[in-house]
Amino acid sequence: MPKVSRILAEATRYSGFTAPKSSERRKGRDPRGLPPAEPHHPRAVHKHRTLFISDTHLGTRGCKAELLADFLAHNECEELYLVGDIVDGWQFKRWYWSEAQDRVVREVLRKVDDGTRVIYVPGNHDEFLRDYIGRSVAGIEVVREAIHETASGLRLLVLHGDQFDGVIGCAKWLAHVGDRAYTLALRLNDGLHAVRRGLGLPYWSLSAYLKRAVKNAVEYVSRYEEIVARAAATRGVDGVICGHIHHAEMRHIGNILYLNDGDWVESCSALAEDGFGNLEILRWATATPRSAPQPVRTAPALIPA
Ligand SMILES: [Mn+2]
Repeated sequence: MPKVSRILAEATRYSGFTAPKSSERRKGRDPRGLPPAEPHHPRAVHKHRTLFISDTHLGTRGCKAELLADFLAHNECEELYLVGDIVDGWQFKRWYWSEAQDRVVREVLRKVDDGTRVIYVPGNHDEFLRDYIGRSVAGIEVVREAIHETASGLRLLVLHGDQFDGVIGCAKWLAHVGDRAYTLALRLNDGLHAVRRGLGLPYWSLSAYLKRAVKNAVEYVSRYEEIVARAAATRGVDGVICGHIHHAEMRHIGNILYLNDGDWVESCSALAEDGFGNLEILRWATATPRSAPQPVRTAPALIPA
């Protein structure tokens, strides 16, 4: 036996590996008798120039951490903006942390290691991080606000948006009364009516009450958007990117491009910019359990004028 093949034979004997016989190679059978591996279909990784996420509220039960970790694992970018309310410091007394939330943090740090520039603009729920403005924490730049320049040359002001709360004038909590609460209220209304009648109380419509609240919420959202856009106009920028009200949006208000990246408590949405400067809202859908979430494009990519 020639020397080289004898060494190879020895090596394979000790490593437990044997070269498959040609018949096995043809059938694709594993010579070690192991079952064939599951067909491997790695899920596509979406590439963006920039990603913006906010209102993830890590540290609370409301955070959709599973989906967020999955989103971060399957969406790469050159720059990642964390637009406030990322960690919820208001919940320190009822702190909730899960393995999935841990994965979210690890995914962000992995991005830092892979060369993504990560910029953190603290919001009101994570205002404790405003003490770190101007510093770099674990490779993440903490800033009060930022100007992002798109690939198409637009200058966009990036801020969380809580600074406009005082100016709006309608109740903030009402903005969080969603359609789902209203639908539930419609159902509860019948039960409530029966109870009140039993107690000899007059009819009082919970749904009518909530309808007014929802109308107020819609008003709140549009007023917020207008106030933010107006503030951006005075800053001489082309547009503004914010979060805070958990309502993803992309529209022109006057000459200002108003962009809101949504949240990861309800809508699981992000704002993405591609290599040409096209902007769009991505929703990381929850269609069916166990099926891989995919981005759902809710609006055609906006090519700013
Ligand atoms: Mn906020």
